[in-house]
Amino acid sequence: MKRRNFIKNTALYGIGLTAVPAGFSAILKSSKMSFEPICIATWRFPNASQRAGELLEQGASALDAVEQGVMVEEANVKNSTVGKGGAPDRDGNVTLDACIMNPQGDAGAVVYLKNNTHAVSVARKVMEETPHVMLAGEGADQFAREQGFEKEELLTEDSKKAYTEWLKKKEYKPIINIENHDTIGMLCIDQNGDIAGACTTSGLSYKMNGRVGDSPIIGSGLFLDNEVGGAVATGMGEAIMKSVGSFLIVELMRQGKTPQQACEEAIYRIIKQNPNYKDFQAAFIAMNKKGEVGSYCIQKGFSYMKFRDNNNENIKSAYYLD
Ligand code: SD4
Repeated sequence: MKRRNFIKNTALYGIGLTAVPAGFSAILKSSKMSFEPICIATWRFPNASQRAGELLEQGASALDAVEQGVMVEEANVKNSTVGKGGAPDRDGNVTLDACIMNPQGDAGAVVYLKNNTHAVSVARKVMEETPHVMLAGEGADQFAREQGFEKEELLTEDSKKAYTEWLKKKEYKPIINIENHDTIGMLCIDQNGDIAGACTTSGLSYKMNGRVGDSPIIGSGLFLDNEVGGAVATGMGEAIMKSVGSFLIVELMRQGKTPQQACEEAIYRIIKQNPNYKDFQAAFIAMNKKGEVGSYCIQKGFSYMKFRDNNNENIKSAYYLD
């Protein structure tokens, strides 16, 4: 079906629906109606949103699109905060955190995963092939081997060099928007109007061995409800976890807030909880079932990608601190 023939997502809500009731979803599914697909993703990763967006245009599911989209950055060795080439912890271990959610609300996550570039794909296998939601460390690695993922070295020449340099001073100081903030979180709506999300990261550079951030924590780094919308986070995981920000945003959207209003409220909570909020970045992006998008963060400098109607753009986020 051609896009011009699509019934635009917004039109479906013109009659005042803020969430699609189960019965209405069933009618939509059984009819030939189709939604205009959308992908949004944290930071400026045009190749990732392009990949996901093109897949959606071809009719892929939101779940496949978010997985394939974030995999682009996991494989990008120039990105020092996701997948292969991600900065190690202070003991030299590269450990990845990732999670994924499907429109049914199922979730899979891995934490402290070594030796696998595509943490998001291992997380998807956890969701689909195990009775669990999250696997950690050695067990996650063992499970990845059992699922046929080959063992890989994640430390690259460049990340080793940067780590060797860091060891000279061993100074642990997250740099706002730069050194520690390039996690990719992605939300997609497919042609059925279903939402899926994924989040993947190597976490904070030179973190303590064993540290896990918000990115793989369902409700913190990612949350979605297919009746309402979804949210993903990036930035200082410790602050995001304390506020369970992504869950909060989805619940606020359920109560009628726009994605923008909900993201702002979640950032205000973080500011209230953390007197040192000027020293770190935290950012959220969100999307509701209408395809409306919002974003808010503490510091200037955060942006996100939006792919819609073959247009892949980078959008500067509104922020709290002037
Ligand atoms: C973490 N939230 O591990 C991640 C870091 C991040 O962009 O978002 N970097 O705390």
